[in-house]
Amino acid sequence: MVQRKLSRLAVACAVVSAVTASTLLAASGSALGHSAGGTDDSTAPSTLRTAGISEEEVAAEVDPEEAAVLGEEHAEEHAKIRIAAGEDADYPQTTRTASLNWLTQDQETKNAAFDPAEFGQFTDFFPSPDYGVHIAQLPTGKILVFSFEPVEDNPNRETAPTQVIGAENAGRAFLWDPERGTGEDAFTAVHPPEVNMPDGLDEPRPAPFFCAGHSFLPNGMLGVFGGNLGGNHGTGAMLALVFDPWEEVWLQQPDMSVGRWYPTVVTGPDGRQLIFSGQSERGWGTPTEIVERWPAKDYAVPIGTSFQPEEVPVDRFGADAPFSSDYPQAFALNDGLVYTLGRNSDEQWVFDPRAETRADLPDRPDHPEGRKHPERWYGSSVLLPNGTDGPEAILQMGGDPNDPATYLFKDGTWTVGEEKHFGRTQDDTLILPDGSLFTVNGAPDIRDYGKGEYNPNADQKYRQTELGDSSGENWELGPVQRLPRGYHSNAVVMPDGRIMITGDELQQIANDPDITDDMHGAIEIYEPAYLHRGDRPDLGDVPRQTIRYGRHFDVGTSTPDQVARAVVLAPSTSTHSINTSQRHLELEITARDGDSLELLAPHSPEDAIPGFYMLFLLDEDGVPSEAQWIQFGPPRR
Ligand SMILES: [Cu+2]
Repeated sequence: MVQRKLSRLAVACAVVSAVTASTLLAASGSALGHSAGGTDDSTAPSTLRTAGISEEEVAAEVDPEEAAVLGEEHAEEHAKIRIAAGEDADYPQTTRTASLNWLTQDQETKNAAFDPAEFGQFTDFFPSPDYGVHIAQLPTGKILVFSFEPVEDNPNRETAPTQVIGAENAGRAFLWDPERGTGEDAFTAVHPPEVNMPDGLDEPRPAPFFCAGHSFLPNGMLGVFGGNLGGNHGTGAMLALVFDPWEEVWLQQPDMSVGRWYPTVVTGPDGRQLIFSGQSERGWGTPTEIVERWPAKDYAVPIGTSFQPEEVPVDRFGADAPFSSDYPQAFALNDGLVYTLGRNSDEQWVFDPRAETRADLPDRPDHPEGRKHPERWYGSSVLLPNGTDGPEAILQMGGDPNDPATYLFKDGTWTVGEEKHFGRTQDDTLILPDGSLFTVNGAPDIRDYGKGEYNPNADQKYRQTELGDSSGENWELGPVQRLPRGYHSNAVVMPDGRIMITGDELQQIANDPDITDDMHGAIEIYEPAYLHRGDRPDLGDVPRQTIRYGRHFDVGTSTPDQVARAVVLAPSTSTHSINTSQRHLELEITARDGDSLELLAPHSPEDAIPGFYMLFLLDEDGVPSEAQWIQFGPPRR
């Protein structure tokens, strides 16, 4: 639905006058002057389109409450103005179309220089019904995207209902099934349950779980914590939800003890999730230091795929985490400890999930001269691949547009690593099946694309990807993505080896080919170089039951001679450059017998967090098969 939620009853007249003023200002010319990529928008309309609006459009837009107070005719006039404002004058379709056309052309020109066999290639670009502020590659092969019901489709203003208290502050979710291709039919709505938020209004709405934190559970379900209560520039919701990918339903759990807006969630070797930080129910500027755990200690960890948690609460973890900023990075390393890298360089801690304690880590050495606050914005970090062992090092990258350095945390110390080509925030870095790294998305700041806040005319350099090796070194600039994608952008590795990229509501609506339909999001696909290097190995049957740590297991392949490596990659679930789930391990090939390979499972739940993994077979050049899903368990007790 196009958002025309500008008026509500008593304030209707005042709001409409404000809209009229802004539309007239826009219609006078100057407010329409900018568009992405420096294109001239000479086709912007100079007058409001009130004449051609159909009776049906008006009837659909009339607010019954408003009509009851103002009379039908007056309410219809308001409706017409809102339609005209929403569709034309505020941010006209012509601007969106011209901008997308320019980006399409520009991408083609810039990427002509990149050989797909060396740098990969951007391929499909298609509409999505969701912005993909949150994303999860599910073990069913489908991809979950979720965000909020927008209150605005003008990219010069806040689209999210962050400041809205009441029913319009709502969440939404969709599944994309890549097997069904693209187009509306490839997506299914899986909206969150209706909830009544503690705002005193008694207005049920789909749970406003956007800007929550999430990670996978051992049974492939996704635990999602926090969200938005509305107002105070980001007020934490206490929501606790689990998405069951097998039945495709949300399972609401009892609330947490605190609200969390922008929390981080990470799953440990015991299969339990630790929930850190997030702005509390008191609003922005009040990040909670309370650490919570789900499931609570006395409740079972979900292992079987048919186990649907019901009324499973969080409990309070034994140590606190007094982060002064939200969305810290958090990872479980192969020593069984959970490392949290705060956005402030002096808030680096390690937690022991069993002893329930916290210890200090050294400050991150990022203090560029002249910086007032040694704080990074949202930027990517990954667990570096470590052969057949679980990860023992974290590479922290983005988060500062003025700092291209990488920071390696290993053995309790920090080292300043190799520089990338430029600094960026809001980036996403993925580990590819061959162990190499891929950075996509980015912007100079949160809502600033380089030309000012809420100005979608972006600095185009952030569209360029970067490719690194598995040690986090040797970064090379790669091809250019279609849209600039900054705040709320995301990417995942799909089981077929392709990369799905989405997110950033402002850029998606600024470049929407049809703002009147229900598909305001956009998905772009990138094919890494390994998909342009000839035949892929084949992976056939894999065990359907849980594979125990340290055990041997057999898989089938019709191309045994082509198989040089076997790797597992944990699926990504991410938001705001936080991706605590992805993890890459090599598996030893212990025997070969015709079309059958014997593989050795990872040693422990500390090496490979219990849950579902994509298993790929690779040839000598790193060309992967399509993945099959396998599950490792049981969790550490
Ligand atoms: Cu957000």
